[in-house]
Order: sequence, then C-alpha cells, then structure tokens
Amino acid sequence: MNSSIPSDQTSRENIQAPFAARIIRENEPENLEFPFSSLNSAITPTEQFFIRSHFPVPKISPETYRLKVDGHIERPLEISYDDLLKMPSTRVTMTLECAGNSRIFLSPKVSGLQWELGAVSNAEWVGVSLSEVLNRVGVKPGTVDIILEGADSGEIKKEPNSPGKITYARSIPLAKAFEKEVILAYQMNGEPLPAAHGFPLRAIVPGWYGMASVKWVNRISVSSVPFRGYWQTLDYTYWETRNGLPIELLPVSEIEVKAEIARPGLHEVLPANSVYRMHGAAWTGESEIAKVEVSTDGGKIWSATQLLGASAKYAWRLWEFHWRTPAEPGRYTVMARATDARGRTQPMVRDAHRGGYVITHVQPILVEVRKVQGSASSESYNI
Ligand SMILES: Nc1nc2c(c(=O)[nH]1)N[C@H]1C(S)=C(S)[C@@H](COP(=O)(O)O)O[C@H]1N2
Ligand SMILES: [Mo]
Repeated sequence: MNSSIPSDQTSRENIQAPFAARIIRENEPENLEFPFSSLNSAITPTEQFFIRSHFPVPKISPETYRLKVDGHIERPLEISYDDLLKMPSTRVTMTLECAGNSRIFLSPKVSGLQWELGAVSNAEWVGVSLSEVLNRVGVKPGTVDIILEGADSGEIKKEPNSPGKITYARSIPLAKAFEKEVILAYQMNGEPLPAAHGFPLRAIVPGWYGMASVKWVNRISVSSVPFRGYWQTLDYTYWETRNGLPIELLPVSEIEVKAEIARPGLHEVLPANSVYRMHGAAWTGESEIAKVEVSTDGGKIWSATQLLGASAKYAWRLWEFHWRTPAEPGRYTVMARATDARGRTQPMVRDAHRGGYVITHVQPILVEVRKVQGSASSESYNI
C-alpha cells in the first residue's frame, strides 16, 4: 500500500484537542497511561498514547542506524533507515494493549505497574512487512523463532533478577512472523515514530499483547531453536493448565477478548431518570468483535450495545449504550462484556493462573445515581 494516502479512519481532523494529559505510573523510565475516560476517537492521539518502557529511551541517530539481520539465514543483511523507507510499505491500524493493563483491579494485589484502564491505545502504523525483510535474507529450513531485539538495555535488580545487563528481546514463531500485518513500523499516526514509541523502527505484532511489539529494533536474529529469553521465561508468562493442573509456564502471546467502559467512570455521579451515554471500546486477538453487552443491574440482565464505525481486524471497536438511569437514587453497578467472532466471551471471574497478566475478567463499575435539582428528568447526559 502507498503510505502517502491517509485512510478515513485516521484523518487527523477527527482527533479533538485539547487533550487530557497522560497519567504517570512511573517517572524513570517514563511509563504513562492513556486517560481512558477521555476516549472520543477510534485513533488515540499520539500525545495520549500510553508508554511502557523497561529501560531508558535509547538515543539513535537515523544516519548511523542499521537494522542487522543474522542467524539461521542464507544472506546476512544490514539495512539503513533510508533504505527501509524506500521498501514497499504496509499500513495497519492496531490496538496495542500491555499484558499488565487493568492490573490495579487485581485482589490480592500483584507486583508490577499498577495500570488502570489505559495501558491500551489504538494507532495507525506504517512500515515494512517483516516477511519482506525475511524474504531478502532467505530463512533456512528448520527455523522456529524470529528474535526481535531492541537497542535499550539495563539490569533488572528486583525479582526475577536478570543475568546482569540485558537488552529487551522477544521472539515470535515463524508462521506469525510471515503474516503480512506484522510490520517493522517507522510511522505512527502519520508522523515518524516518536522516540518513546521506538524511533527509528519498532515491531508491530497485531493480535499479540504489547510486549511482542519490540521498540528500537536494531537486530533480527533467525533461530533454529526455541528462544527462551528473559522476557518470555522469567517475565511475561502464565500457567497453562490441564485438568486443573498447572502443567507449563508459557510466554504471554495472543490478546484475549475484552471491553472497557470509558464513561461512566468509577464512582461517577449520574443524574436519576435521565438518558446517559455509556461508551467505551472492545478488542480481541486473532478475530473481530461480534458484540458488546452491558449490564446496569450488577450482571443479571445484559443488553446489546451499538457497535460504532466499521470493524477492522486488530483495531478496537468503539461502542455506546444509551442508558435510562433509574428514578430511584442510589448505588448501581454497571459492567460491559465483549464476545468475538469465534464466540469467546470475557470471564466473570479472574483465573489465578494468569498471574499479573492478561486481565480480562468483567470489571464492575460502581456509580452513584442522584436526583439533580433543577434539571428536567428526561435530559440527556454525556452525549
Ligand atoms: N525495546 C523495547 N520494546 C518494548 C518494550 C521495552 O521496554 N523495550 N516494552 C514492551 C511493552 S511491555 C509494551 S506494552 C509495548 C508498549 O509500547 P508503547 O510504549 O509504544 O505504548 O512496547 C513493548 N516493546
Ligand atoms: Mo506491556
């Protein structure tokens, strides 16, 4: 596809300023959350897109930058930034969710950044298909993993400790690496990648949690043996269970179906007997959103919401529901749950085998309905 033609979904006029600021979860390195209650466009403005970095942002000059490809291949290769820009480009709109998103809702509390609803954002990415690069170097038979390595590095000094100074590296299996939508992106929402999001080049692995989308990629290593690096053995893992028995610790990979409510927010005060616009976003892994339902009575009755815009695989879908709030003031619990085209639905309870990751069980949002003085009972809110 040609990268100079903007698609409808991302025309920048649709993005409204001024923006609500991102929420600081960690200052050094900078880890920032998208203020999810301010969701008002399918594309997250770059200025609001969440940031998750384990190490300080590396400074890379586009003049001296090289992408090196080595390992189990026919022809080792080095590509400059300029040469990458000249290769055929692919555009993909993709929702990036950190596997630790919503961690703050876990009880008992687990370690890690205490993300609320906003370690997830959606952007349009342009870059070179990873398959394009792999075809140039000639992947040898017997390849199992494609290792993506970033230029950032450091030592993890709290449990689980790293073996000294390490880089950020993750692998994806050969079949996934050859999917056209898996790209090495140099553009985000029509601009060169910002430093914090991986300038000059980052992987975009649609359908997988954020940890696979390696930023500041400067080396691709093709491997004939499974890669078992720090970021997929000691961190970013979950227990696979069979017959109630945890049998294997596996790397976190594919995104699970999930809906989040932007408004109302937790403990929001809503006017009684009024029409209130509940809204949010829903996304899934290797499928599409089929429906989003809401409950306003604590989970007894579920009603279908309106899905907005067009469905695009790998991008979240916005949804809305006009709720006639109760006439009776008091506390009410609202919830949203998504189902994808494969019939997968969010669980109501947390599966402990997922540890501190893949947090998709339905979240109850407590709101308060009050009589508002001087307002007509049929007024509409948040529309
Ligand atoms: N090199 C490198 N790539 C990385 C990371 C990192 O710390 N270093 N963090 C990963 C994680 S855990 C997530 S969720 C996404 C976040 O991407 P963003 O900062 O652009 O939102 O980047 C991934 N890629
Ligand atoms: Mo993440």
